[in-house]
Amino acid sequence: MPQQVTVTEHLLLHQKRIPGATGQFTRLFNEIVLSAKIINREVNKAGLVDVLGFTGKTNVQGEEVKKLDEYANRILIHRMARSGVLCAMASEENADIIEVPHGLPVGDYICIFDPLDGSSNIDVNVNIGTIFSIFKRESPEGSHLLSSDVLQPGLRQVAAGYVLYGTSTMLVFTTGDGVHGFTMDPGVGEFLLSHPNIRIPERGRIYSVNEGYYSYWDEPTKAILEYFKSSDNNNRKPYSGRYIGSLVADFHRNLIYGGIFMYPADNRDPKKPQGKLRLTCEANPMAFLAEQAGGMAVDGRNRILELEVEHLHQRTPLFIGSREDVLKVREVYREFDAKG
Ligand code: AFP
Repeated sequence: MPQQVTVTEHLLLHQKRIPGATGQFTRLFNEIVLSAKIINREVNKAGLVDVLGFTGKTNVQGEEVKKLDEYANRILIHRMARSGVLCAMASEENADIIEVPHGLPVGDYICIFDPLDGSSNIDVNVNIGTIFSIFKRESPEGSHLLSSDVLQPGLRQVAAGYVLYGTSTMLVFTTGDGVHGFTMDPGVGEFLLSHPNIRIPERGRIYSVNEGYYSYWDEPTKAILEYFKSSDNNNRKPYSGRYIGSLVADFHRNLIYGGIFMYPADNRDPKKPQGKLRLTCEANPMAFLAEQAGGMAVDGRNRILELEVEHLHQRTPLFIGSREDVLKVREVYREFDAKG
């Protein structure tokens, strides 16, 4: 019989190896796991009960809020606020930092999350995901929390991951010690270790981008796309195009098969000159995972994890995936910059 390691067992084992570990992180992680199971249950029932469609509200991003988005957000906030180890949270769905309600115990951790990413896919039964990013506060415990505690660069993440609600439900995360994937066994109700130490292939065969926006891109991005589609690239044949439109699902496929996901800047909407994806709750956690799996993530020119975070809902272009493919992106940007 294969060894069946649960997420909690994995974390406890890991924790034992860290001198001075207090178990706070494991406590927080257990709440994320439980939230994921609850959200998964609702996602699985979608279509049978009244959870599809819109709430009629608009979120801070100006997007219409889906009922499941709101549900997932509520579950995560409720559960994590009671973990006793967080001092603040931030969600893609909330304009401001979410404080732990008065009277509940607090700790040093901060969790930033996108409760249900790819939610425009919910109503048609396409994969969606929850993304999370965890930091430790930098200001002293017990003092007033600073906005700089929440707006730390991605490099300072202590953990990041996602839950993919797909063919099967998976939890993939890193605590800075490689990337590990756990698959939900519905019979047992636990996430079991199925993909230890995931490594992304050095060079991929897949490019993922919303090519419908081609005419809105800058010249380097257009040149990058031509490179991946040409038979004159390092693979000597065109890459396959695959685009689901759910970051978690597109990223996960490329993580396993190798490839590059791109959401470049575009000039469709003057209010969003940096593209659509958010730095804190999408690009940073995915970049941490990509790097821990041996891949890379840049905004074209700069490493995502080094970008300064100026505000919670900041957007960034994102090129992420296999190392050689992302290096190619940077090379093309440098060539264009050198030409002036
Ligand atoms: P939704 O949550 O509104 O579906 O947005 C999902 C997302 O942020 C990300 O998961 C996708 O990669 C990206 O948007 C897709 O955006 P386009 O529809 O513009 O290609």
